Amino acid sequence: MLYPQDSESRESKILDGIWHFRADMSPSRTRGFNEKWWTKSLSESGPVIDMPVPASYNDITEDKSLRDFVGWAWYERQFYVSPHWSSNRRIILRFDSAHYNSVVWVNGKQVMEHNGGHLPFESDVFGALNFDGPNRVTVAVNNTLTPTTLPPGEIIYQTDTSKYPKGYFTQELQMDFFNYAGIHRHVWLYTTPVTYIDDITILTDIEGSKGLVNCTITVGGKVPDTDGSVRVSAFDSAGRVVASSSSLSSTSIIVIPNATLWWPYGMNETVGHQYTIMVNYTGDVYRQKFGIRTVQVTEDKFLINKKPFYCHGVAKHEDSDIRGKGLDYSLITKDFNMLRWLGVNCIRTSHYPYAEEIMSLADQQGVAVIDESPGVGIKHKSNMGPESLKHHKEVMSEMIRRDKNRPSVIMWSVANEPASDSSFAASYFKSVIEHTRSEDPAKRPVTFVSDVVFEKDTVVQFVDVVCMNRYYAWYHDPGHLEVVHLQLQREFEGFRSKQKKPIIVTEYGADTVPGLHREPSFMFTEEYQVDFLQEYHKVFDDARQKFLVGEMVWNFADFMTVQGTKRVVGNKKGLLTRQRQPKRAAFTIRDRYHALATGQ
Ligand code: BDP
Repeated sequence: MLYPQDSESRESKILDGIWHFRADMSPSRTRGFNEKWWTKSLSESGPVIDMPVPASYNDITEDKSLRDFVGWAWYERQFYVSPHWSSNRRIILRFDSAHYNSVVWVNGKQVMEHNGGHLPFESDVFGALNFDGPNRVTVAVNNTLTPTTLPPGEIIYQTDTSKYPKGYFTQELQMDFFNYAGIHRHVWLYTTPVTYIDDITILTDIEGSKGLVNCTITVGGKVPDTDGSVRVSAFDSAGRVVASSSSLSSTSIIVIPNATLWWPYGMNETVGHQYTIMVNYTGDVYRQKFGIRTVQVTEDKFLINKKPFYCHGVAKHEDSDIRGKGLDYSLITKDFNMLRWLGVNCIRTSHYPYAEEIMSLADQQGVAVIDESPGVGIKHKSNMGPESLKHHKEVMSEMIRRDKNRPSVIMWSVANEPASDSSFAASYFKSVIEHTRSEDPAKRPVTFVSDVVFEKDTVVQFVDVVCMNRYYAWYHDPGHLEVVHLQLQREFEGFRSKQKKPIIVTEYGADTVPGLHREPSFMFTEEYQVDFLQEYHKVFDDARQKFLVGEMVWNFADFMTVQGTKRVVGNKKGLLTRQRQPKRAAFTIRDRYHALATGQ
C-alpha cells in the first residue's frame, strides 16, 4: 500500500489535531452502537473530551478508568474539502494505524472496518463527502484482545460477588508491554486520479557495477484498453535522471550504471543511499524511494551486498511518556540520533510493525531492520487455530505490502516467543512462514524469535536465521553471571547441531533502575547491567567469527508495561531511560558498537 504523497497528480491533507472523544464505559461497552453515536455529532449523544491524534488515549487524562480502559472508544472531528476536489478524482481516507479494531463513518455513512493495529487501512470516501459544507468523521476503536487477535489476549470475568464488584473483568495478556490504544498515527485525506497507480514493487539486483531495477506497477480505476502508458525514471539523490524506460507494460527493467549501493551503518561510506523512481501512469505520478542492495543467508553468514553483515543492535518499542504509542516526530528523530550515538546498525521492530516514518528514517540512515509482526504472546492452543492462522497470514500480507520496497528491511519476523515447543506450533508456523516467503517478492529471509531451549523447539527448522532471546543470570539463575558462559554456549551448540543456520541473539538484558549503585554489582543496579552485558559479550566474541551474526540488547529504552510484581512502573531494561537519557551501560554498548562498526 503506497504511502500518501503530493505529486503533479495527487494532493493530501492530514486530519491530525484535537478530536472529540468518548470511551464507552457502559457495562456492555455497546451503548455507542445501540444508540448509533455516528449518526450525529458525538457531543449530542453525551459529554466529550479533547483527545490528540495521533496518540494513545491512555495517559492523556488523570482518569484511571481511561488509562486501563478496555472496549470501544469513540473519536470524531469535522473537516472541509475544497470544491476543487469534487470532480474527476478519488478521495481516500487513510488511517496509518488505529489499535485494534476500527469502524469508520463519514457523515454517518460507514466507509470501512479494519482488524489489527500497527498497519494502515483506507477507503475511497468520495461518495460520502460534502463539498459545500462541513464533514464529520467518526471512528470507533476497540482495544479488546481475544485468543484470535494478534497479539492474542483474553477477557477474564470474575463472578464471585463476595470478592469482586459486579461486572468485574480484566484483560489478560501474554505480552510485556502496555496495551496502548487509540488512533496512533496520521489520518489522511488524499486524492488520486480515477485511473491511478495502485501499487509499485521494486526489486533490485547487482551485476558488476550496475544496479538492476525491476519495477512492477499495479493500477486501478478505469484502465484504458491499451493497458495505459507507463513511464519510469530513476533519479539519484541529487535529483539527476540516471535511467529511464518507457513502455506500454506495467513491468520495467531499468539499469543504473555505476550504481551506488545501499549499505547499513558501518559497512561502507554510502550509508543508506537511496534512489527515487518516478512512475507516470497515464498522468498519475508517484515517486518511490528505493535502495540497491542484496541480502543472502548462508550456513553461517548474513550477507548484505555479498559482504558479511554483523548486526550490533537493539530491540525497541514505540513508547514514550504521555503519547504512549502515538507517532511523534521529535521522539523518533531523537531516537535515531541516539541509535547513531550508540553505534547501532540494526533494530528489531519488537513486537509489531512500526510507523512508516520510523521505517523511512531507517532507510535513510542505514539502520537495518528485522521487521516483526504483532505475533507476540502466541502461547496457547486457542491462539494457533484456523481463525488465528488466517488472521496472522493477513497481517503478514499487509505488512509485506507496506514495507516490501524498503532497503532497510533485511528480514521478516513472524512472531516473538511463541510456544514453539507445543504440539500445535510446527504446523501453524510452517504455514505462516511459507506464506510470508511466498508473499515477499524480494524473498527476504524469514524468522521468528525463540525463547525455547533447543531440545524442545519445533519451529526453528522452518526459518532462515535462528533468533533467540536469552536471560541467563536474570530470569534464570538471577544474579549468577558465572552461568552465562556455559548456558549460552550450550544453546549455541545445541541449535547448531540441529540446524546449520546463522544465529542472532535478539534479546538479552537486565532491569536497571537509573541511579541505583552497588559495588560489587547487584541486580537492578547500573553496575549489574554493565557486568551482565559484558558477560554475554565474551561469549558473543567467541562465536562472532563462526556462526553468530548478531547481538541485540533488550531494550533501547525503558518502556511501559501493565502493573505487575516484576515491574516497577514499567520495564527497566533500557540502555536509556524512558526519557532517552543514558544509563551507565549505554556507554559500554557505545564503546563496543563503535569498535564493531569500525572493524576493530
Ligand atoms: C522477553 C520478551 C520481551 C520482554 C522481555 C523482558 O520478548 O517482550 O519485555 O522478555 O521480560 O521475553 O524484559
